[in-house]
Formats: sequence, C-alpha cells, structure tokens
Amino acid sequence: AFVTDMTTERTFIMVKPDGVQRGLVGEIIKRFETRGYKLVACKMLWPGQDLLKKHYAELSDKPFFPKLIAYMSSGPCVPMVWEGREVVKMGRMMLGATNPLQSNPGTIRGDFCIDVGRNICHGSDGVESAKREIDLWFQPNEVAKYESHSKDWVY
Ligand code: 3AN
Repeated sequence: AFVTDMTTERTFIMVKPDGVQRGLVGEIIKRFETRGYKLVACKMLWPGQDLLKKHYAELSDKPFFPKLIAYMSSGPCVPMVWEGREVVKMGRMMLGATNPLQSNPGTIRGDFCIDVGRNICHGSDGVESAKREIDLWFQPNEVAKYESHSKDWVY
C-alpha cells in the first residue's frame, strides 16, 4: 500500500514571482526530490489579489500586507504539493528563516536571496495550514495519487 506511515504528511510549497523570474523553479523542485519527497501537485498560476488575500489572511493587519499582495501578484507563481515524512517541518527547514539574512547557508533562502520582501518561496508553517493552503490553491483532481517506484527510500 502506498503512503503508509503516520508521519507521512503533505505540505504546500510555492515558488513566488521572484523565484520564477530568476529561474529557480527547477532548483527548488530538485532539492525536494533529491531529499526524498514526492511531488503530487504542481502548476503555474498568476494569482489574483482575492486568492492572495485569502492565502495571507493571517497577515492582513501587518504594515507590509499591501506590499506583500502587490509583490505576490506581480507575476506567475508555481504552487506545489509535496508529500513525505514530516515534510511540513522539513520543508520549512529547507526553505530557511523568513528573513533571508537569518537563513542559514544551505537553505533555499540562505543560498539565493537577501530580501525579506523577495524571499523566493513559501512553505506551510503547520499541518493544519498546509491542508488549508492545499485546498485553497488546488482542486482535489489536481493532486495526484500514485505509487512511487522508489518507495523503499522515498517516504
Ligand atoms: P513565511 O513565509 O516564512 O511563513 P510569514 O508567513 O511570516 O513567513 O510571512 C509571509 C510573507 O510575508 C513572507 N514570505 C515575506 O514575503 C513577507 N514578509 C514577512 N515579514 C515581512 C517583513 N517584515 N517585511 C516585508 N515582508 C515580510
């Protein structure tokens, strides 16, 4: 049977407009793939303000909210769903800290950016927010269920 273990989770990872424009989509996908995670949904989408305001509803009171929405709606994004053991927490770890100047080298943000307003990618901060974000960005039939041929080492 596939997806066996209780620690298997899904997370929502999205390459932001600056990541797309800088040609980092492949690099980000590669890091999750080679770590051992499974890509189960992926598309390119230029998000509108309504969708982004829902996505970032928790941040609506922040002073940077209007700039955040303008930046995120400035070009196409690549939303994805990744599956695997503790992928929510590990995804955050692979992305690095929100402020790239505090992101460790070796993380995606720590390797590729320096500006918190342009930090390349998004990752869900918990299992519940991952569920909410996946449902917001993807239709159920856009998330694939498939057996990985390397299931002994892709968790
Ligand atoms: P994360 O994306 O690491 O979960 P959040 O949810 O606190 O961080 O912030 C969402 C997004 O808002 C960040 N990815 C970043 O683009 C933007 N942001 C967060 N804090 C700031 C800030 N102090 N100034 C400008 N933009 C910010």
